[in-house]
Amino acid sequence: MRVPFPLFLRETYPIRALAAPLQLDRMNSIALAMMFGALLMGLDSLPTALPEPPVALALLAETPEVDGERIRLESLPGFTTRLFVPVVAGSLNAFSIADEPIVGIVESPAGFSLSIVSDGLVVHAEQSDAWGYATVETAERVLVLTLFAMTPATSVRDGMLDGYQIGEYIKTPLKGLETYAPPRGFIRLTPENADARVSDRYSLRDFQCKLDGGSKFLVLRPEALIKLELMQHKLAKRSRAGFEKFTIMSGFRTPFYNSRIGNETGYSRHLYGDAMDIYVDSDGDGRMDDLNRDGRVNQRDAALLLAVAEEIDDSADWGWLKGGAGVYRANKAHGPFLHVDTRGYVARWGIVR
Ligand SMILES: [Ca+2]
Ligand SMILES: [Ca+2]
Repeated sequence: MRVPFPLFLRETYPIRALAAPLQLDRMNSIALAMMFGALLMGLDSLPTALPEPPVALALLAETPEVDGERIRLESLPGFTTRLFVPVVAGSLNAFSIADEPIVGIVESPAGFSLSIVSDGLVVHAEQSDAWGYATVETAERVLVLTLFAMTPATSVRDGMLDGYQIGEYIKTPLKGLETYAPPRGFIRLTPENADARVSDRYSLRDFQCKLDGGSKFLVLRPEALIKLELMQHKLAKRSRAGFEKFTIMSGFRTPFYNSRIGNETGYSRHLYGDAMDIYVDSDGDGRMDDLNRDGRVNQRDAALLLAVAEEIDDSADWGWLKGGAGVYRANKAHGPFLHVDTRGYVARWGIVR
């Protein structure tokens, strides 16, 4: 029986739960994943060391002690060449694109093991902080995957991660949505990786929290990057004016920082790495440009960004990226901007027509 990949992805690989009954150490976890891959692809020539399928599936269903990242993208824009793939170090992680299966691995960076399982990838990195570019093939294109091995969230102690103030995440996800589950890991931002390309136009540093420290960590979601690139693509088409990239006024915020700047909700999307407060600043004056060319810079310019966010949320192709969008007026501290995220359901505020 062929087990569909979505089912396969629903649970991550409980390394310790699997390793104990099979008496495999963690280094064998990749081999184990590949065996499961063969199992799930319906191959009948399985190694004799494998447990019977019902046992294996029962083990997969257990709550994993080490929880990897499960990223399943529905589709990709035709112009995409780079994708961001964060994984939890010391764990097995799954990555797939639903309508564009990965068919080949051309190159993988040091510190990462990649294998094709069914229509996706299983990625393993032993050490936190490893990062690099992998090259993979789909039927349609060659993709560069920017891999980051995150420090597991289990390393956070009393809201601190290696001296950096993360704060506390609410353990119960809002509305039971997976998008509101606390992050499984955090990326350490360093001078060496700050300029790593996480999408065709953006770098890791663009999304960092404004809270500085001796060490610094962030969370960033691949869905948010796809939406950001799509918005820019659609806006450029509408206005026939290209711009290099959005200015990201605020990307990730740790719960500690979000609370410190006066936000009361513990469910802000900025905490989960998919919210971005953005504006277009081609003239470099640090504020929104006059996008609608009415001679003023105000919320109506931010409303143009809202229009492209809504076009994405409402579309059949990109509705899976839907989320919040809110227009903000200028004040003494900032110019007009748009908040946009990929929370999984539509939310709107500050609408200007
Ligand atoms: Ca400007
Ligand atoms: Ca204007």
